Amino acid sequence: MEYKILKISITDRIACVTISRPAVLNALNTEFFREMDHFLHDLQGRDDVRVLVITGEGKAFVAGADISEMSGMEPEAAFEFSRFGQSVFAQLEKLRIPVIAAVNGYALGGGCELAMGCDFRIASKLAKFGQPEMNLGLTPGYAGTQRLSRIAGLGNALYMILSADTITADDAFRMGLVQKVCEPETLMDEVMKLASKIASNGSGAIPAIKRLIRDGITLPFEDGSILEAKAFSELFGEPATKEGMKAFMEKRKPEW
Ligand code: CO8
Repeated sequence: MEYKILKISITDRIACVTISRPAVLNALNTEFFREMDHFLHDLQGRDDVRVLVITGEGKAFVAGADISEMSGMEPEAAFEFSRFGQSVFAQLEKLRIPVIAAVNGYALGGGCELAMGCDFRIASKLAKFGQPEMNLGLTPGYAGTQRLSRIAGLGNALYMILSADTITADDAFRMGLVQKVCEPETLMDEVMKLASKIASNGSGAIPAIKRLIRDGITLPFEDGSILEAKAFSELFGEPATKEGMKAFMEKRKPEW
């Protein structure tokens, strides 16, 4: 597929996707979702990529769903647009590898929802977060009402969505929506440094950790703990885990 909106680079086992529609602050249209859907399917079949980074070109991460495309929709088309977007963001959660949102600027509406579909968020000090759909007479449509309360708590989700306020990266950090705030000029360096650290671990621990935390949050504690014990013990049968422990004993770095 020829990508028109996504700029994709893959180096040192890290895939970086830059959403590029800067003239409309990277607003998400159907073409974006088609491309992302295709790319994520492609990524599932690859074992040479260990981390995915998503960012935006220009002054926005993503300023929301494309309002000009949405404005002409009737309920049926809006439902399809919403479900398609939800399924693409759900694929980010289901990927075996960690997905990092490098939030460089506005992350509003669908942009905040995209960032929340990623495993965690690192933001520039200049980033702004918000769910302003209410101002358009809408609710969030890419599972923002479901993810925000799970990530940042019930009160913060109700506050952000019912106020439609735009909040700073520091406020987003305080509410747990963002995990780290960086100077704008160091954002990508810091994200890539962290991505490299994760990508350097070639053991099965990384996908296991993602799956355990992602699946575990919807399970009763004991059921999640059993899953953890299974995954933990299965890793003892893997050469990479044996190498990890052997390397520690031999005071050297593991060879993965
Ligand atoms: N959709 C389409 N175009 C957009 C969007 C958008 N979400 N955001 C910005 N643009 C366009 C502007 O229209 C403008 O275009 P033009 O130059 O042709 O006039 C260009 O981008 C630059 O924007 P501004 O001039 O407005 O830039 P400012 O720096 O002055 O303002 C803001 C930046 C504050 C981010 C402002 O652009 C803004 O408020 N944007 C809209 C934010 C918003 O409401 N987002 C939520 C959208 S709704 C949504 O995401 C629902 C998701 C679920 C959908 C479910 C499917 C049914």
